[in-house]
Amino acid sequence: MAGITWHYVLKFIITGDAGVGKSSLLIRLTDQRFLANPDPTLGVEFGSKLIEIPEEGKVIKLQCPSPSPFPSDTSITRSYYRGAAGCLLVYDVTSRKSFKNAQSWLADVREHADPHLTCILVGNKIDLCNEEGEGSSNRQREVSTDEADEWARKEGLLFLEASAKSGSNVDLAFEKASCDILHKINRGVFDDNRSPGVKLSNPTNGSVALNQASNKQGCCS
Ligand SMILES: Nc1nc2c(ncn2[C@@H]2O[C@H](COP(=O)(O)OP(=O)(O)OP(=O)(O)O)[C@@H](O)[C@H]2O)c(=O)[nH]1
Ligand SMILES: [Mg+2]
Repeated sequence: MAGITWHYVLKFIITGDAGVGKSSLLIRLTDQRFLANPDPTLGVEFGSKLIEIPEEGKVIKLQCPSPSPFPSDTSITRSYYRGAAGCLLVYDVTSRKSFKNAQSWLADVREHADPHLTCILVGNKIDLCNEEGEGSSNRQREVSTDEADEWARKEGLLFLEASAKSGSNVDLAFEKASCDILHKINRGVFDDNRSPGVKLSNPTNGSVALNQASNKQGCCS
């Protein structure tokens, strides 16, 4: 990949109820850190990161605004939906309400986003209810893996459980979704000239270097 900075820019949105961990997932992805008490998002946060998809031999620049949970009928939110190729639909595995509400977030995505957008359902905060949890902070899981997996299959979504706190599966969630988008680009489903969420690289831009290990496990399976 000498001389290549990235092959595609893929735009993602991160959506879901307030407090499910959207900002925390973005901070974990871009900064590899976790804030125990982040401020609720009032505007829109942006993050960007280079990732490698070894199976496809491609370097991807992810760009993601994480909108605050404003109603989807604001023009600003609609424009973020329209400009995305991928979506992380986030719920909190210790909150059934956030899982139920994922249905209406998905309806918003389907109403406003590119119909070919790849959506991955992410059950966040698994550290709270598995052996990664720290003693007294353990909370009851309210959404089983099987139930979420079944709903994701029914809706045609990818699915993973993750933890912004431990970092578990956070990169993988973006990688899986990116891999799916690359497959769609290969099949001509996304047009890199006309789909706003997908941009082909500018090979003359040599200022960004990939600072990530390349001996990674595959994410496309
Ligand atoms: N234990 C645990 N806590 C988490 C995790 N992710 C986020 N949190 C906590 O959950 C709270 C809300 O996280 P945020 O990232 O601000 O959630 P958000 O979805 O961006 O919230 P809004 O901006 O209000 O929509 C914070 O106290 C985080 O520290 C996680 O994976 N595990
Ligand atoms: Mg936030």
